Amino acid sequence: MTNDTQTSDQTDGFHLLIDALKLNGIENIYTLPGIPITDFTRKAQAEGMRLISFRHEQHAGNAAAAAGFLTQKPGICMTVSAPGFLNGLTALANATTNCFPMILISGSSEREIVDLQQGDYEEMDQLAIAKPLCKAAYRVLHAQDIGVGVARAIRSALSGRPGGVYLDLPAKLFSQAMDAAAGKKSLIKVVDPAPRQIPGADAVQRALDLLKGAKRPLIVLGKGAAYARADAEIRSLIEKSGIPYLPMSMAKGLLPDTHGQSASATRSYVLAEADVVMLVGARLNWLLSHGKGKTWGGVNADTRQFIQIDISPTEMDSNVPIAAPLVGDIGSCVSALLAGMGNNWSKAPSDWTQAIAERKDKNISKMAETLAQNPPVMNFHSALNVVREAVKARPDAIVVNEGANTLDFARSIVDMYEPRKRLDVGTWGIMGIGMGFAIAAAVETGKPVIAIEGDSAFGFSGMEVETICRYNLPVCVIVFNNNGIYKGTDKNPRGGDMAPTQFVKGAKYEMMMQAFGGVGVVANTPAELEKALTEAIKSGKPTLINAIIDETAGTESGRITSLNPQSAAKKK
Ligand code: ADP
Ligand code: TPW
Ligand code: MG
Repeated sequence: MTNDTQTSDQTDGFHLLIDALKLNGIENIYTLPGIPITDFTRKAQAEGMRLISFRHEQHAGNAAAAAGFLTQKPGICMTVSAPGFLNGLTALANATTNCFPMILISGSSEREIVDLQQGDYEEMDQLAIAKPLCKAAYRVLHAQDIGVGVARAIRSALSGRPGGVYLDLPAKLFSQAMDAAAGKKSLIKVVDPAPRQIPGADAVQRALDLLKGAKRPLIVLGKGAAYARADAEIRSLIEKSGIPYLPMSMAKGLLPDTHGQSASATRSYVLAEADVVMLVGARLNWLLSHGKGKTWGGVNADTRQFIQIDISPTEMDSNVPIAAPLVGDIGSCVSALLAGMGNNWSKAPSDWTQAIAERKDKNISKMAETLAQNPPVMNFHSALNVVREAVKARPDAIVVNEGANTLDFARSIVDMYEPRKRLDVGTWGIMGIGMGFAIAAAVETGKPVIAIEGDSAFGFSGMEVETICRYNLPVCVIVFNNNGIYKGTDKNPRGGDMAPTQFVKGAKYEMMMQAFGGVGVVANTPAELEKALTEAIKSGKPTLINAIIDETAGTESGRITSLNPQSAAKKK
């Protein structure tokens, strides 16, 4: 250890924390310095950790969450007390909601003063505030407990259903000194932080019996399946069973979207018509219409049965009855199913798979026609067709995606070919993950990143283009600039101020990247977009393409118009 304050026989809180993280294979910290963590960030950098310093804590937190999803190690976000902590909290809550493992470590003010509410610098009872928004929350008061605190945080983030963990470190802890040998002994290298959870043999048999009798089976893959890294097993299960599958957005690419058994192009048909549905790391939340209602209302509406593979036993029956719960880790569950299927398993009935194939082919050719059009003003389709081709050529690139129309169109138009290459707004449909996710994707994988951003969505994290330039990351941001939220054409009926969904027309987003030394380009046509995107991927230079999109092309709320209160009321 090289350090000013540290002597050979003494260590302190700063170094115990660094050593505890490093001992557990954690190399990157996403942060924003200030009292009381500034020295920590310097010392961690001096000890060889990578410190990625942001302009706002929410984006550092989102980066940590994406790092967790991409690596199966908890991503670390470190913030200053009260306001910095609160800025990071949205990301912690979002990580927990999405089952991404991350640890928000925050400096805090001193317990004695906080608890008597005597008005310390940035005073706040952070532990109490964090608790309902994460999986677990811990505080360390003594340097000799840092090892245990970090170990408990790692286990909580990774084991069972992954999620966000809060670790509260009062300022005084960092400089607490202790004997170096005792300090070293106090650290814990966590063994088997995400233990396999083997499903019961009876549960496996129950699932197989249901699958065997199915006339119209369907598999739904969720981001839990992408996270689990059981890619080969999942592919075998799908191919051996011949069952059509639907990937949820972040499960796209687990099998290539061009796979013959993908039913994405006829999603509403398969959801309505399936008689047995097997969920693999996907929840029956709003994104799957809670497993009921019109979406699931075909001939099998009353008799449909669900098999659900999930590591969380309490997920079962959360929306509709689960006939065959299969609780365990996805790798173990899918392997057990494969073993149980043996060598003579008969594939999904061909009248079902053929009916799907016909509808799919029709929809795919319809979409191909739309994509081939080149309207005078670029629209979502003609722009996304360019991105679609770019991802086809670089299937290892990571796509980050947020917005409303920009999200919905990109999800269905841009095919993914490899697992864990798509990061998006997830379970909440949250705006603001863009630059944080893009930065983590570049830092953790070194691969090119293409961030497909609505102009509103981009605004939530836009200042982080400076961070992208500072670390010279291979990120190409494409701003789908339609002058506003959903559309650029709303009017204030009374004149005066612009409508609340509108932005400055002709905004020069490309200049934001130029301001920090990156490449900024305007694209008015698919050809210009293609040129700029190809160049960005080739050069690896931080790039922002301001893609000018027809301001009339979008629809309110993209594909979820029906969730607006007025539309929902009309439906009733
Ligand atoms: P999506 O939004 O893609 O439908 P969700 O976030 O709703 O996906 O669901 C992910 C599910 O995956 C969660 O219920 C979570 O408990 C589960 N999960 C995460 N990791 C694993 C794993 N390794 N094994 C089994 N289930 C997992
Ligand atoms: C944290 C509400 C959902 S989508 C969206 C907002 C503000 C922006 C849509 O406009 P954009 O996309 O990005 O320009 P496009 O292509 O349709 O024009 N605050 C948070 N999260 C959400 N989801 C919102 C607000 C919202
Ligand atoms: Mg927009």
